[in-house]
Amino acid sequence: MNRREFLKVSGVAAVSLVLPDCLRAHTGNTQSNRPNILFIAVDDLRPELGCYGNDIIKTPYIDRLAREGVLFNRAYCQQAVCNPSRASLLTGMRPDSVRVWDLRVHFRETVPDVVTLPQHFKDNGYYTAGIGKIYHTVAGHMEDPISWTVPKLKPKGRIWTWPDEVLEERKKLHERLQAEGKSEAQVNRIRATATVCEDVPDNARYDGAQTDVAIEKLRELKNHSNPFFLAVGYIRPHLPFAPPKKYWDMYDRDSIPLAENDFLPKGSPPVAMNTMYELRDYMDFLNTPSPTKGALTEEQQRLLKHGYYASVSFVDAQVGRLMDALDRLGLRDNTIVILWGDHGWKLGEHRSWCKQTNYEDDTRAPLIVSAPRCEARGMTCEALVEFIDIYPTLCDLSGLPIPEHAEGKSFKPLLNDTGLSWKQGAFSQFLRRYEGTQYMGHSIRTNRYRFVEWRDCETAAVSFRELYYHQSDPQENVNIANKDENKILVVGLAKQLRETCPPLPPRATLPRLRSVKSTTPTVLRIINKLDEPVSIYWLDYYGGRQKKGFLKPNQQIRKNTFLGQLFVAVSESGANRFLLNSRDFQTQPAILR
Ligand SMILES: [Ca+2]
Repeated sequence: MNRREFLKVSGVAAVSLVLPDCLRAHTGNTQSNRPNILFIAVDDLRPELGCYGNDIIKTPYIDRLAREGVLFNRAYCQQAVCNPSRASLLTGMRPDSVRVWDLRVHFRETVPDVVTLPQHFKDNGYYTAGIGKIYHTVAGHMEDPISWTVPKLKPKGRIWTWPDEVLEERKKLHERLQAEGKSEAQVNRIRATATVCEDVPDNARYDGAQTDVAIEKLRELKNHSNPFFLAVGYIRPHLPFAPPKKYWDMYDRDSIPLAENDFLPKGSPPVAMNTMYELRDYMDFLNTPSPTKGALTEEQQRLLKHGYYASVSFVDAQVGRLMDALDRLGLRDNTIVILWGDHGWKLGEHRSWCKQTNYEDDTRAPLIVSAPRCEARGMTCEALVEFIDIYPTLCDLSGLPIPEHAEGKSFKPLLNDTGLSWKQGAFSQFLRRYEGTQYMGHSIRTNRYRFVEWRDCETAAVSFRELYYHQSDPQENVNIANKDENKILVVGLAKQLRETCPPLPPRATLPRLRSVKSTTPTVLRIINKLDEPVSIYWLDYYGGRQKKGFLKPNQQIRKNTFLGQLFVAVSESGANRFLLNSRDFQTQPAILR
């Protein structure tokens, strides 16, 4: 069966939709002279590093990596939030092509057949392995087993972020909020503290423990006959900031400077700024105002900035351990090392924190590539590059064909000559719901400008425009899109933007896979005939997943539901995935096999 069909289940009971190639061991095509790839993703890392010119933050190991490779000073993610940024980078497609714009939709539901970056390497004789956050979330609900030669690696045992007393406090808070009548969803999303400072060893935290596993894997891969693609995804400096105490101790909280531009960009439209809901999910920041309503206290700002810096230094130390292992094992000379952060992060700029905008602070992210025999070693490259360029670049550097679906351009030439004339624009976008209306903001960053067009998703009409002149306003503090003297400039930039990111048709942002509202009751019976457990999710009216059950082998479940409700069943390994429409199973059960 073609993989394209794997989400198109209908008709009679049997729904055998095992992805055919994913568990098949790859044989042949061994290209032992091909370079290995060490692919390091760092969650929420902004280019605030020693090698990017910050002399307060301490990142000696990433700085060393930059000296051994090329640092891209103007690299842009395609959407400044985890799942869309990663789905785009790992498929090599822009968000509008992969149709993943939020944290709910899995790219296998929108482009089921796409060959991801690690999968492409696997198909070409590489041994591919991943650990940590590569696809969205470490918990794995956006995982993609077909990408890897071996199941996702994990440190052993459960690793705790918060001490017991903090978890106890959170429990009490949950009970209090429940008693006040807050809904289960409102209560459950509240996490413990946004920062944790405990005197623990590095491997008491996930990033330290997974570095131990990654180093062990490198040791094993050294003797493997195939070249490897090892992806290591660090989860800090994403919130909560919980590095061991020794990294907090590297900084004096009071001498870390706070953002200069602690105000909303003048003349910016209300849809442009994030709401910081992510920060309000932590119990010590519950009542934090959105940037449009107010600011954090200085004490809160200092705590968060300190925690972010400490988290970055913690991850930096882990990168150092990985790189030392690569050296010690004699693998360095034939390994391409790439380090990227999935998007930027505001540390008080524009009175905001976290990500989720089209601004420079969020779309610009670190990118360092150290490839064997690259001539521009130690150089900084000012060319505009995009994260969709990473897929073709790694293929190009490794002598692999570049798949047709990849929309980026290999920047391999820049690794030899950083001064080449390059792209004229880098494109990012963000989907925002504001006061009941959904807007898509498409953005172009040229050498001198950032221009953004926000369209109402319902009608596709332009609602707002933003223009920032980077020569005189590098912080994007004043929107000059509506000035008379910029009319011609706006027309030109809009044309350039639309050539690469054409406006989406009306209502195009609705997920293709979602349940339809209905009041006709029905019963859906699901039987698991696989030899592994299966989780059942309901795809809600916006395409989000809500877990509705868990079936061990040979177990079955009965769900009272309505006609037209969609459910996804995903096996524990992720290798079996089924789409079930309640309409198709009114008279017989859905048998998963
Ligand atoms: Ca992220």
